Amino acid sequence: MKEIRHNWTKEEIVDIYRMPLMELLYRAATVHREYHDPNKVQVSTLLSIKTGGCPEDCGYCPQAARYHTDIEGNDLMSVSQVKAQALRAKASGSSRVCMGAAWRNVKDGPEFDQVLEMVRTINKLDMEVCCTLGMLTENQAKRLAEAGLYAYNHNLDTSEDYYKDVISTRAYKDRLDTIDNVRKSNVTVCSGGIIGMGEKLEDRAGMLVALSTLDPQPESVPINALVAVEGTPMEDMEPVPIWDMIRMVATTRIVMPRTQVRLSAGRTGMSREGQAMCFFAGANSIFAGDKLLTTPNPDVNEDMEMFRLLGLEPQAAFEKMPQPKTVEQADSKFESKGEKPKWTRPGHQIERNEIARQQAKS
Ligand code: SAM
Ligand code: DTB
Ligand code: SF4
Repeated sequence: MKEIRHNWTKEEIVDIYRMPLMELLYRAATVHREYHDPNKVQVSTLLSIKTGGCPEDCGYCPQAARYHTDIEGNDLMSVSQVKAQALRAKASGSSRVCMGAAWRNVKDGPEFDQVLEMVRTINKLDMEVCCTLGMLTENQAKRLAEAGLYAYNHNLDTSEDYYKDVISTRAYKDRLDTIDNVRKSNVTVCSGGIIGMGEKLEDRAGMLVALSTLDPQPESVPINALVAVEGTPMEDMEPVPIWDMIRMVATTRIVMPRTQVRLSAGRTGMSREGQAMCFFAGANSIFAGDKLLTTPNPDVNEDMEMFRLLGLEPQAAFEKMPQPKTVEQADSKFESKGEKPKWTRPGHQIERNEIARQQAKS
């Protein structure tokens, strides 16, 4: 097990991405096995709790009010609707619910109070709760944490350089500031991006530099293939070749070994074989359910059949590779026989060093 590096350069990442495919897959799969159970995949369900009418101009997004897309807009859902949907997701094998709102930022007031109640409600169902609600202050992040939020999704989407070509209504720094506010609370960070928006390889690498140099790295990184929606400025973008998705997943896995890498939007256009290669390359999470936020996703039964074929198992809620927070906890974990899955044993010392480093920082 190698040390977690926070100093990856764009050039190094481009070199990894461009490696001969078999070498890249071998390296990524090796890292994956050191930090994760390669047969477990975390299953999340997306729930659009407030759809459409967003004031932002994100060039990829069907929910921006200024683009004329075919989606059906909705006001904030009720807590009981959300509970019913979460129960349905749990029954179909999902361990996490991710609630998305088409907001620029969170505003204190009755709607935020309602979201906090949704978080408390899903938490009581023994599921991990994630939200993606736009920009967030430190105080709002703390209130979400108190309500039991497990993760907050806020994507960097692309490199800092390319960002200006995709979105003009906010800056890259705004995204980083929100991630920082989430980090200051007890909520885990989920941040990734989209490929297929006309960016260069250097932009894909630039985004991975921005994410991997965060310290600690995000606990979860979604890799989305653009869903080109009619009516958005990106409606005519070419579909992402599966090879790009595989390379992007593998590179993400190598530079962020501990992170959960999510094979996110765009799976409807991927074959089972293509997705299997993404899992081999280190993807260990998906969004399940026949809808993402507003666009289609594979049917749950199809996904379960794919899991059966590949021998994959859905990961239970809160089930993680043991990640002790102090060296004392790490030592006691290693000393208590049988508690540590065997694939992490060789890395004990390095894992312990990383924990010591984080402990010293806090
Ligand atoms: N409004 C909040 C925000 O922007 O942070 C949360 C919802 S927003 C829809 C969440 C993420 O979905 C975006 O950051 C983007 O990465 C992803 N997304 C949106 N539209 C997409 C599309 N057409 N294809 C792929 N990913 C998309
Ligand atoms: C993420 O990275 N992808 C999800 C989730 N985080 C919120 C959203 C994908 C949205 C795809 C377009 C849509 O369905 O509207
Ligand atoms: Fe609004 Fe989020 Fe869509 Fe951008 S990605 S338009 S902020 S909903």
